[in-house]
Amino acid sequence: RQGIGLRKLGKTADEFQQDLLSNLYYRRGTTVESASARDAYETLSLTVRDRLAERRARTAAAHYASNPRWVYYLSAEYLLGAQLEQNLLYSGTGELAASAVKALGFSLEDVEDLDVEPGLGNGGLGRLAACLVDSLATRDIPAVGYGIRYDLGIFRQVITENGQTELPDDWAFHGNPWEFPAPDDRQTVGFYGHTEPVPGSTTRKVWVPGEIVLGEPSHMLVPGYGTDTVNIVRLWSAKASEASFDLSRFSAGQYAEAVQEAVRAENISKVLYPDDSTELGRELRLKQQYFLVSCSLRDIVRRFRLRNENWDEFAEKTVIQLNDTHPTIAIPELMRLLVDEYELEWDRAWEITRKTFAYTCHTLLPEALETWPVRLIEKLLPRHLEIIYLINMHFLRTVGARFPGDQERVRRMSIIQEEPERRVRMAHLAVVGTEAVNGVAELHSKLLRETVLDDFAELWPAKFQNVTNGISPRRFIRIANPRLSDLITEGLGGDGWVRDLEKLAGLESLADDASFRERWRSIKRANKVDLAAGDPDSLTDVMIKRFHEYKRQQLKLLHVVTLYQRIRANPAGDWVPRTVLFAGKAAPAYHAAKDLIRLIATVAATIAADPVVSPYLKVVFPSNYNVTLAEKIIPAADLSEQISLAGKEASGTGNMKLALNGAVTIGTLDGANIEIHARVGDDNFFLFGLDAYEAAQARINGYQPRAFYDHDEELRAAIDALGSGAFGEVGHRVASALLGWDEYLALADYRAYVDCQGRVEEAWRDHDRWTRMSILNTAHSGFFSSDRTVADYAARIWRVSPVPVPQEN
Ligand code: DL6
Repeated sequence: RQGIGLRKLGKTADEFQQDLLSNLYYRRGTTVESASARDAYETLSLTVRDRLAERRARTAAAHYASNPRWVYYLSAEYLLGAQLEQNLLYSGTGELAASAVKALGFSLEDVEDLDVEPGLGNGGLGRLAACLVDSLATRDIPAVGYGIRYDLGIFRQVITENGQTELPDDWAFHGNPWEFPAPDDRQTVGFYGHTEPVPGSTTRKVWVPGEIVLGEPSHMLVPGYGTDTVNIVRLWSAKASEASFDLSRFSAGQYAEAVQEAVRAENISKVLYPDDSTELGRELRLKQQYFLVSCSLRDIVRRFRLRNENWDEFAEKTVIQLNDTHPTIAIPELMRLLVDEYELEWDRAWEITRKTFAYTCHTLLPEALETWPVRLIEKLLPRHLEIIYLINMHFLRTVGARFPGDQERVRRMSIIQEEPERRVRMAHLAVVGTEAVNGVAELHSKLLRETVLDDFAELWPAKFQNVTNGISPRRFIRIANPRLSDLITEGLGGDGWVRDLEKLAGLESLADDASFRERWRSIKRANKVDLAAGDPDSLTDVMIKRFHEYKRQQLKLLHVVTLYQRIRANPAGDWVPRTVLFAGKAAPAYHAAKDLIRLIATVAATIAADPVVSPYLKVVFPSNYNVTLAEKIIPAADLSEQISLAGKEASGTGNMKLALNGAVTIGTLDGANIEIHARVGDDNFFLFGLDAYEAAQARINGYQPRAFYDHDEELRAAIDALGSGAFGEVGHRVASALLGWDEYLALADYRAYVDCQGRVEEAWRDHDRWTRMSILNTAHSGFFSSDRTVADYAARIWRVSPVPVPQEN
C-alpha cells in the first residue's frame, strides 16, 4: 500500500474552521444555519479527535517498527474525567477551537458543558489508573489500558436531607464522540460448562463452556502532554451472540423470554460493581472480572503474535500490571491459554506467566482483600479452579521446602482458605503469580510487608516494592486551575513545570514576595467565587472522598457539631467564618456510610436555619462527586481534610491534588500524608492524632470509646446532640456506633483534632502566614506528579524504555 498519503490536517484558524465545517456537514449531517450547541460539541470533538488520531497513527507506526516491550494495565475502573478540555490542551488547539465554535454562534464554555465524563470508576483506584495512562503517554511508553465499558458506570448521586439517592448514570446517552469502535478485534468469552481430559496429556485439558458471550472493544485515545505519543484505553462491552435471540419464542409472543439470554449476557457490562449482597450479584462480579481478563489477554496475545513467534519472548515483550486483585483471574487464564491452547509445558508456562505479571495492592483493610467461594469459581470457571489448585500445590511445596514442618504457615499462606468455607484468596494468588508486588505509599508498602502479606515478604523479600502514587499535573492544576497555572508560569518564567513538576520548587522564594502573595490570595478567592459554595472570604474546609468509616467523615462531623455548639454558646465570640464542604459517594449497600451522609445533610440544614450560627458556619454537600466536580472544588480549597485513622488509608491522592493547589492539609500520619508532611514541613501542615502503631496498640489494649466521652465535656456534648433525637433516628444510630465500638477510633483522636483545628484558625487569621503556607504546599508538591510515579514503575517494576514518536514532517 505504498504511495498513499494522508492529507495533512490544517494548523491555521481558517483550516481548523474548514475541518470543523466539513465534520458538521458530512459527519454530523447538519448545516451552519441549523447547528445546535450539541452539533457544535460533537463536531468540535471530532475535529480535535482527528488531530489526535493522526498522532495515534504515527505512534502505532513507531511502535510497530520498534517491536518494544509493552505495558498492559488491567483495571476494573477508569475515571478518565471529561475529555474535551484535556484534548484541546494536549493537541494545542484551544484557541483555534474557540474561534471556530464562535463562528457557529457558541462559546467554548457552552460546548464544554455538554462534555460528559465517562463514570467508569468508583474512587482513588480508578482515578489513579487514569493518571497513570496519562503519564505513560507523556513519558512515551508503549502502553494499553484495558477496562470495561460499563453502560451505566458508577451511579449518579443526588443528595437531599434524606441522604443519598442513587440514579443510573447513562453517561453515553448522547453517544461518545471520543470513542472508536473496533469490531474486528471482538473476542469470544466462555463461562460455566465442564472440562475434559486430553488423551495422552497429564496437564492439558479441554474446557467446554456452557455459555458464550462476545466482547466488543472500543478505544479512547490517551495523548501524552508535550509529546506526539497517543496511546489507547481499550474498553470491552458484552454483547450477546446472534444465536442468543430466540426467534421462535419471539414469534410466539414471548417477547421477554425471547431476549432473556441476550439480556443476561449484556448485563456483564451494565454497571460498575453490581451489588454483591446476593449470590447472583457476586456471580455477576466474578463474571465481569473474567470477562475483562479473557478479552484483554486474548488481545494481548494477538498483538504479541503479530510481531513475534517464540513464546520465550512473551515475558520479554509484555508486562501486565494488575490494578488490585480484580483482574487476578488473569494469572490462571494465561496459564490456561499457554498450556491448554498453545500446548506449552506447565513449568515453561508458569515461568512465562510469573514473569509477565506485576500486582499493585491498594488497601490494608482485610475485608477489601477479595476472596471468592471455591464453589462459585468451580461453577463459573471450572478449568481455572483446576489450574488454581495446581498453582497452589506447587506453591505450597515451595513453602514446605523453605519452612519444613510449619503447617500453620502453610495454612496461612495457602491460596485456598479452608474455614469457615473454602474460598480462593485472590491477593495470595496475585502475589504467587507475579514478579513484583507494590504498595502505593511508603507506609502502606511497609505495613503490607509487616502485616497483611508478612509471610510472603519473608519468603520473597525482593518481590515487595513501594511506588508512591501520583496525580496528573495537567488534569489537576493546569486544566482545573487555569488562573493559578498562569501565575505559576509567570512566576517561574515558563510552563516547563507542567511536564516537570519538580520545577515548582522555584516558587519557594516567591513566597516571600508580598505582591506575589497578594495575587496568589486573590486567585484563591476568585476560584471560591466560581465555586459559589459559601462566603469566599471564609475558610473553605473540604473533605472530598468516598464515604467510608476509616476515612472518618464522622470525626469531621463531630468537629462541626462542636463548632456549632461553641458559637451558639457565645454568639459574640471572635469566630473564624468557615464553609465546610463534604462531597463523596457511599457504596449503595454500605448502610453506615449512607447514615453518615444523611446525618451530615440534616446537620447542614439545622445550621443553615440557625440565624446565630449561620453567619460563621456553613455546611455544604454538593451532589454527585466526580472528576468534573473535583476540578471545581480543589482550586477553591483552603484546608484539606485527610483525617483517616493512621494505618488504614493506603495512600490517598486527593491529599496530593489539594496540596498541589495550595490547600493546607490537616491530617494524620497515614498513607501519603506522611510523604506530603515530610516535603512541605511541619510548619506548613497541621498534623494530629495517633500514629499507625499507637492506633493498633489502642485496639490491642482494649479501646473503650466511652472513656473518651466521659472525660471530654465538648465531645460528650457533641455526641449527646447527635443522639438526642434532634437529628432523627440516624443521629441515634451514629452516636451509638461511636459510643459502642468506634471501629476507627474517632473518639480517641477527637481532642487532638479539635485542638489542631484551633491552630488552623490561628494561622488563618494571619493572612500572610496562611498564604505563605499555601504557596509552599504547591512549591513542594512536585514529587506527587504521576509522571514520577510512572518513571518509578518503568525503572523498577516494568523495566521499559520510552519509544519516541517522530514528529510530523
Ligand atoms: O491507590 C489508589 C487509591 C489509594 O490512594 C487509596 O488510599 C485507596 O483507598 C484506593 N483503593 C481503592 C479500592 N481499594 N481496594 N481494594 O480505591 O486506592
